[in-house]
Amino acid sequence: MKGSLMVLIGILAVALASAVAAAGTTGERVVPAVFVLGDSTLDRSPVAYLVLKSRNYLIPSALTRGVSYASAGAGILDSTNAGENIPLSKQVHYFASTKTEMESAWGTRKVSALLANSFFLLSIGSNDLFQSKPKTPADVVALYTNLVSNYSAAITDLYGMGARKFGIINMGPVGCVPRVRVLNATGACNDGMNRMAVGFSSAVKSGLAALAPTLPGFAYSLADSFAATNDVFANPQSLGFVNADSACCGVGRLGAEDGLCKRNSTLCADRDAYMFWDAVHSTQRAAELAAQQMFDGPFQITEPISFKQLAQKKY
Ligand SMILES: *[C@@H]1O[C@H](CO)[C@@H](O)[C@H](O)[C@H]1NC(C)=O
Ligand SMILES: *[C@@H]1O[C@H](CO)[C@@H](O)[C@H](O)[C@H]1NC(C)=O
Ligand SMILES: CC(=O)N[C@H]1CO[C@H](CO)[C@@H](O)[C@@H]1O
Repeated sequence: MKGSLMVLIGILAVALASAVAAAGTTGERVVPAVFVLGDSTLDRSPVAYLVLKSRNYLIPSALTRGVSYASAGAGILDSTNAGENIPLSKQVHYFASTKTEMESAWGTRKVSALLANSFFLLSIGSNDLFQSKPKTPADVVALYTNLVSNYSAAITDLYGMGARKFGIINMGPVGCVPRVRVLNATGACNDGMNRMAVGFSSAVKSGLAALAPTLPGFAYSLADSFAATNDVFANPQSLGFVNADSACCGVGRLGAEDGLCKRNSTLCADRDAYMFWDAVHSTQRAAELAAQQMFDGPFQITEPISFKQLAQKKY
């Protein structure tokens, strides 16, 4: 966590994985495995690369469920929170070495079929934005360009290694996380940060639209978590949330005065009624609702296809 800001709607990949698992009519899995790259919004499931590696269980997991390379505080740029996480470029590198080991176990043909049908889930970028502090509008444009070019390069590398199905979660309203709200006397969202999130997301959207036609067989679904989360902020009660601005686990005003959830933090009585678990990350229930939304609606927050349609593609 290391004091960095992460995407608001932390989609637990576990929620996606179970949604994927439940999608088949007879309960069979729709994708053979889920590979996850990104930041702390996604660093829970499947099991983390370093854990699997240290327990000598990397390849069994890679061949049957998938691997998470996501790392708290990570950015698209190597310089983001440098030394405190595994940046995207290194996550891609770890995937490459996983693939080599998978091939030794299973052979290239089977691994190639598995990877082409697997779901590659990505969510990253907010840590870069908040570390960068661009001063002029030109700096902002240069930052987006740089980020999107590096993001596209990582995606292209994964494609080059056989990945075909990319579920990409765009940036949520990071100006509305409790840690940011607490900086304002009235607890208001930071509009400047939210504008940055929207700008980045729209750059990613055009970047993907430009990239896709250059990579035969490349398929993607881009989730607009900004719009989806703002809808919830507008009417949290409609989804059973009684609190949409404070951390369930935290200290002081908005539960955001003393870092993230700690041993001596105050816990809310009903975490399912809160959107935020700690000062930055969503609760499990908020994440699960978001995952369902991305997977299959009912409201369309993905384009050009849903995560479900992407998962169901066959290669
Ligand atoms: C707090 O939020 C309000 C409403 O968005 C804004 O007008 C004000 O400038 C903010 N104050 C600070 C210190 O950012
Ligand atoms: C809570 O614990 C942390 C260490 O985990 C400490 O730094 C902090 O001062 C404590 N806060 C209170 C209010 O006791
Ligand atoms: C991971 C990373 O930071 N890669 C590259 C991002 O883009 C700049 C140039 O725009 C490169 O210098 C980095 O190596």
